[in-house]
Amino acid sequence: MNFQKRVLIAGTGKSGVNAGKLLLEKGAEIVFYDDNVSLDVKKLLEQFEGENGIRVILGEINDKILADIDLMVISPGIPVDSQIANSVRDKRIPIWSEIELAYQAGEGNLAAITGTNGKTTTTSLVGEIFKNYTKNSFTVGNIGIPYTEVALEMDENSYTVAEVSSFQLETIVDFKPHVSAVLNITPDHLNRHYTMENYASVKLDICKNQTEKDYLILNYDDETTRKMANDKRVRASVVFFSRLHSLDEGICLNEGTIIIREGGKETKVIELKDLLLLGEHNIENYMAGIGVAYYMGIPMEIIVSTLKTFKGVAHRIEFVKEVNGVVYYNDSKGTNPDAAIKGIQAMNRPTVLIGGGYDKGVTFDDWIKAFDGKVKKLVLLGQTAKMIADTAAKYNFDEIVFAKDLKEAVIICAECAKPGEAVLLSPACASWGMFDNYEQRGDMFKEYVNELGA
Ligand code: UMA
Repeated sequence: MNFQKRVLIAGTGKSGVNAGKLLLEKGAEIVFYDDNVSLDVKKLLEQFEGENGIRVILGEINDKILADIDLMVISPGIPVDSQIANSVRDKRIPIWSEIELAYQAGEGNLAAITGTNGKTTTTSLVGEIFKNYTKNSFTVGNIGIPYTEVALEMDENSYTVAEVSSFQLETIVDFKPHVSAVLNITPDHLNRHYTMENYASVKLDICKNQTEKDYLILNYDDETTRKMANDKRVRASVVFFSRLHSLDEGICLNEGTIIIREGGKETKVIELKDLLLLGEHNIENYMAGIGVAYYMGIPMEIIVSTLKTFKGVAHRIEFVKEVNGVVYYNDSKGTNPDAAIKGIQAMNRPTVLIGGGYDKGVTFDDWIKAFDGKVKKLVLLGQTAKMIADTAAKYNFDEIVFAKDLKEAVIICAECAKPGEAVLLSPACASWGMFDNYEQRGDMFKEYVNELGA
């Protein structure tokens, strides 16, 4: 691939900046474009110290500039029917997604994961498996590390897993993972893709360049992804996973054990009881991750040992530690009642729950109703503590203790919870006022739990 081109980079966020660095390294000339007319150009260019003559165009682009452009690399946040994309397309200038650029520049073995929910958890599981297999591995994409940031560090032996969004898939050209996965499809991003059909179709483009030598992992329990197997774009071998059905071929459950059935052979992978992440949605994430890693050729013992220790994505129902027979989970990302309900649903034992925080003006009725006999005590803190207690009283829940801060809350929980029970931080409120952000709140929770001892 010859990169000695004049490239227009649309978007100056993480994707644009890293695409720019990669292109400069490869000897291209770059021009930035951004819709944001009040963009701090000086700050942008500071990231390219020592590079002279990078042009930055804001708001509108004219034909004279486009006449000199060979290629546009588009950031995921910019719609393909935006003015800039339309102008570029009118001039018959090719448009590449940022992940296409990284794919063209990078090397090695590639897996890619998409879907509406669970893709970050599944990608980070596969990333951990790869890391335990080889130091020469990368976890990239929508998860937060632009693929272009590390593409030039890759070689033919690298193992890369990319979380890819529908936004990134819209403008791929040759992007071809050896193993791809579509986890599920539920309504999302319809303001960009307009219909569910378009949205699902863009997601399935993940496999459009795959051949018979490649694999496509699909969720059998989701009607949309199940039907994808019949799409004419699918040339890869389809491998289904299912939490709900026993499959003759594919990844499924047998008496509480995840198994792979393949050509009449059955491989036991792991018992559910040996996994740390809770919730049915996580069984699906595990199955998909196992499928991706297995068909990427990672030895089963590395897959299994990683599965046993994988703690999930930080702050999302993240397993922290077991202390005196009590398991502690950090769901600091449960910053609203809806998200926090998922935290409670994931618990499979009596739970002491820490809630409360910044008042965003929401009501807590649905959250309290979701306690469903599982929450044995609620430890409240922050601005919303009193309001939550009043709501709980409406539903006759009065097992409530107030704590002055998170440290005291953790100590109260440790005193209340018995062996075999869980302590869950899933506050249903934002962290502001007491913490900078939910990450800081979660990190402090983990610190206090670690101080409890072995
Ligand atoms: N911009 C325009 N015009 C537009 C939209 C944006 O000029 O119409 C400009 C903005 O002014 C800004 C730049 O584009 O300067 C931002 O680009 P971007 O929105 O593509 O954001 P990046 O910082 O490059 O981050 C992107 C992903 N963002 C989006 O898809 C919106 C990040 O996913 C991803 O982690 C990152 O690349 C690295 O790969 C975030 C996300 O919200 C987490 N993803 C969506 C999701 O998960 O649901 C898809």
